[in-house]
Amino acid sequence: MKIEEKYIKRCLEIAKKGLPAALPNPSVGAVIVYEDKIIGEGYTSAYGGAHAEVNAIQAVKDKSLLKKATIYVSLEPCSHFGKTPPCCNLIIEHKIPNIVIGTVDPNAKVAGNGIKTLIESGKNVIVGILEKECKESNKRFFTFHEKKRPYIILKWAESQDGYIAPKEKSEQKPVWITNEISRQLVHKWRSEEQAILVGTQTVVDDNPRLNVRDWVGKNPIRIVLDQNNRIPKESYIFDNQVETIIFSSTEIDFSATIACQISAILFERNIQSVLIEGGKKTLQTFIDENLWDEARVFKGNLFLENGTKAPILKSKWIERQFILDDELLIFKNYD
Ligand code: AOF
Ligand code: ZN
Repeated sequence: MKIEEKYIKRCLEIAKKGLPAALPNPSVGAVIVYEDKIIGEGYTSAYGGAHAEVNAIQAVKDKSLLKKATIYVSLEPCSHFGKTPPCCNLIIEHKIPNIVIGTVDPNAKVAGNGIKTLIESGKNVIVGILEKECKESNKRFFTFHEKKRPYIILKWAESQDGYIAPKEKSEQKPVWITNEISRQLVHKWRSEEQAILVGTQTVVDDNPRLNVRDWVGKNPIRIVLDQNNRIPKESYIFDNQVETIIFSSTEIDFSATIACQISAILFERNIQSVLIEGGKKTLQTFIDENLWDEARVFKGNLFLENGTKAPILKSKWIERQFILDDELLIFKNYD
């Protein structure tokens, strides 16, 4: 393995520890090397806190070695004043001569300026090591800046025979397709994304709270489509417990026109990722508009024989896990 790849891989490894606390900031790994020995490393602190480079430099005991060292980073060091000062300035102050960068920062405030600043101050800069992996490590952040829309995760649960809901709904007994652990895992997923979205029928049928109850973490912003003002006023989504955005319309073909508009509006509102929890029509609309990045599909252990058919994805799953007796299939949209 090339030395650059070895250390960028290490950056990616430690950057994982920064998630989800750093979100919606990217989590970056920085590794400082002198004579093929790691003298300090760090990753992005919780949102608003220190960047990876700051933590890595701080971890170096003998600061005099920095003048002869190489800093490896999975993302271009920033050049702007945000919640923290520019990492480029810090690298220059500490006279680190060599910088190896995984990939360019797509944020318009940086976008190559960090690299330019470092080169202009006489540094040796290498850019583009394990670029694909570096982008994947901050998939939400890259999708948001490159596609100008949030990273979209679809989630649903289907029966063995491919139904997401039974034909007749019982008032008293909801039909659970997945086991309790799978359901708890969905609360973890909710806590990891900035927003959660459902369609009108889901609210009318299930009156969901769309918050994080079975896991420790923060509630996502609720986004709800309300076609023809059909959502009852006493629904949980109107309880003012969590920030909620309601898209209402009296258009007949509400969902077909709205997927693009919604993703554009969410971009304007700086929402970097959204988990879409259904139902069928909403999920299928986003699929038909090719507005999705990842789908997480549970296959439960029962047969429903009838009801609402699961949405259809053209791609094949890339990852398969078992959550007790449920199967979890992960799909990625490579279009
Ligand atoms: C880095 N190292 O570890 C991260 C970077 O508001 P701030 O100061 O936290 O800046 C956030 C932006 O900085 C973020 O949108 C992205 O462009 C970059 N993130 N940069 O040099 C890091 N997390
Ligand atoms: Zn920075």
